[in-house]
Amino acid sequence: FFFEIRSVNPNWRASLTVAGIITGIAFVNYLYIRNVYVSQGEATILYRYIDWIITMPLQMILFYLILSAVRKVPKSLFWKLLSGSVLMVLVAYLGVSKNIPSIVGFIIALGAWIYLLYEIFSGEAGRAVARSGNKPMVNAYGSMRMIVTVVWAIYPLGYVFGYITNSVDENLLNIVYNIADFINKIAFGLIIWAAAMQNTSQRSR
Ligand SMILES: *C/C=C(C)/C=C/C=C(C)/C=C/C1=C(C)CCCC1(C)C
Repeated sequence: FFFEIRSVNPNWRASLTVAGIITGIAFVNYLYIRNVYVSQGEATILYRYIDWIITMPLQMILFYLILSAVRKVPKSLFWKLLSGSVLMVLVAYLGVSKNIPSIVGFIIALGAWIYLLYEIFSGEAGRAVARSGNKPMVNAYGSMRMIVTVVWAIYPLGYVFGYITNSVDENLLNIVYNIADFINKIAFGLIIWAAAMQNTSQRSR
């Protein structure tokens, strides 16, 4: 993603940079988790929250960034997406680390996720994308929205089975999360890169 920054239209550079930061942070965190796993035979899901607290809000901010690449969007949207996602991960972390009852953490975090979905479907962001008229951006936005709705559901399901009903062990949960991250972080970035490239070739034609 970083190598591609200079190949895209300047309006898209911020989005591509953020996609690079997200996958970069995940990469470093995965190396760390791997070391823990190799030396201790297990790696608690808690380590993922260190990654999520940074990458998840950045991913939500990408909705704002790709919209800003093609039209004017109110700054308030940025703050809504940021605060909703930080709240989600923070409260869930308190639940997983047993600082608050895990069910309380779950319910508040779930509420924050639903709020974020509302925002990108029919809230300020949803309305802005409908008015944008930029086809590659609209397509990318739609695919990202699908990922955030369908594939992100894996994380709360993991929370339910891992921490509320205690019916799934952490090793299995780690594998499921590993696979999910391929779509949620790498494919997510590739979708943005593709839209950026389409917008770039359109301009130069
Ligand atoms: C790259 C990491 C990503 C995209 C992480 C996403 C995490 C979530 C969407 C987590 C959601 C949760 C809930 C909606 C409720 C229960 C607690 C969480 C944090 C697992």
